[in-house]
Amino acid sequence: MRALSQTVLDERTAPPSLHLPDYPRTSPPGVLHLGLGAFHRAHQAVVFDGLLTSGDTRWGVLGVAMRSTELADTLARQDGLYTLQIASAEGRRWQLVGSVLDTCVAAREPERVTAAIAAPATRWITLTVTEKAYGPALAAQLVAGLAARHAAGLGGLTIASCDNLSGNGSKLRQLCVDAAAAQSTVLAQWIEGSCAFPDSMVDRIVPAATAQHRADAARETGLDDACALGTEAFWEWVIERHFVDPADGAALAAMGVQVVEDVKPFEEAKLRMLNGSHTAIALMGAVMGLPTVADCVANADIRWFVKHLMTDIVMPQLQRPGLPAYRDALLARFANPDLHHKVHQIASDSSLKIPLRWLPTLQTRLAAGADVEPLAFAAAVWMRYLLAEDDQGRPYAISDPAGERLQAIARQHRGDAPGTVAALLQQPTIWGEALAADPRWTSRVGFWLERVQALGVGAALAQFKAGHASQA
Ligand code: CS2
Repeated sequence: MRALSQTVLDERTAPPSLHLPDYPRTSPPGVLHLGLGAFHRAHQAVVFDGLLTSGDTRWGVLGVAMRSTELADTLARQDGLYTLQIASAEGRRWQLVGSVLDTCVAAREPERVTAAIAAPATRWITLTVTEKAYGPALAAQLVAGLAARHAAGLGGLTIASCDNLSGNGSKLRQLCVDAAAAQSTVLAQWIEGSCAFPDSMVDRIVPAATAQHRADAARETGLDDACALGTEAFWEWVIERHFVDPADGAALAAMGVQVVEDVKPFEEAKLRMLNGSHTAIALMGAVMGLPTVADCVANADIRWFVKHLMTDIVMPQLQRPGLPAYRDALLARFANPDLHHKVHQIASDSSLKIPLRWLPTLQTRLAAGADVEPLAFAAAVWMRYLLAEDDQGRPYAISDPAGERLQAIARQHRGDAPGTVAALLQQPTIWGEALAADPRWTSRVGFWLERVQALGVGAALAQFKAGHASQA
């Protein structure tokens, strides 16, 4: 079978059902993306593909993988091209995305990243480096490039974090300015004054690419694409109107990006509704032995739980307009049978996700004396999840920077619900300082952990639901 490459584009030999990029892929990249992975390729890269299609040649991407070489190198062999399968209730579509012009690996070629940040054609940096990467190493990498750019007398960049953090742009700005200030006040001031770090909310469910995507792409297109991946039709990108070049706002808006003054209502709704539910679903599914999110929401009790969590616990604190429709759309997205979104993928790094996804709701509601029961149940399931074996006794791996430590704590207190709760809530980076000492919270987590241990997650959940029905 023919391998996907630029030659396929030049010769226009792909089947007519496949939407092909029809712009020259020869201009120097205007965007440097850090964190080349499935999400970027199914989200920002598609928006940039649209901009390139519109004739604006400034949005080609240099895709930088932070450490792992496989995707970057395989993609480079295909001239950056890949097939995206878009699956929704209306059927499946295929798109060949052409915006990634080149790739490299930051850990292997750090000087290339520095040079790209300082390249005259570069206008934007986008980032999907995950929650755990917002630290000194990332700041050092960006600041090295920005220092070179400043030294070359070039203008500043728009640097858009696209990670699921609250206030992602402001966080990144602070990180860079602090790191620069340790080197030079002038540089720190230049970054603050000349670069723009818009906050943004990004959304599209993009499971890790699998061999199935490659096989599906081959069947559909007749081309061998080792980088094929799949996603849903839904996508959102809401970005703060804060760019080095103000005209970029209109360009992005023309592609369907929402350019707004304040991202907060969108970001809060997305993190707490979608990601908060995702984390709860993933932990329940992992312990119940349900492989994918769609398998989980096909379970009537889990579906009921997620709807209850969103409607009665999370939504009252949110400002985004149209929340009931947003919730219903989310439930339909979770049920998408084509996505095969693995619960263990979402459960990874939970120790970093919980504080962003559950804690704001929890803290606000506890302060108001409001019901937090579903979150107590979810927290108990997280503690049970840390034992690294499901309710049928099948082991699984926990992928989390704090995983080993947390797993050791969970195992040490195995069978002792109050002991487990006391030890695992005593983790201020996950739960904050106050919760471990709040009996309204600790007693409810303890109650549900005891139920989960005695009955298994599925039966404990059924009991939760029955108890709620009798209260309601
Ligand atoms: C998921 C997200 O893996 C996870 O933690 O919750 O990747 C989620 O699919 C995206 O944020 C959807 O936009």
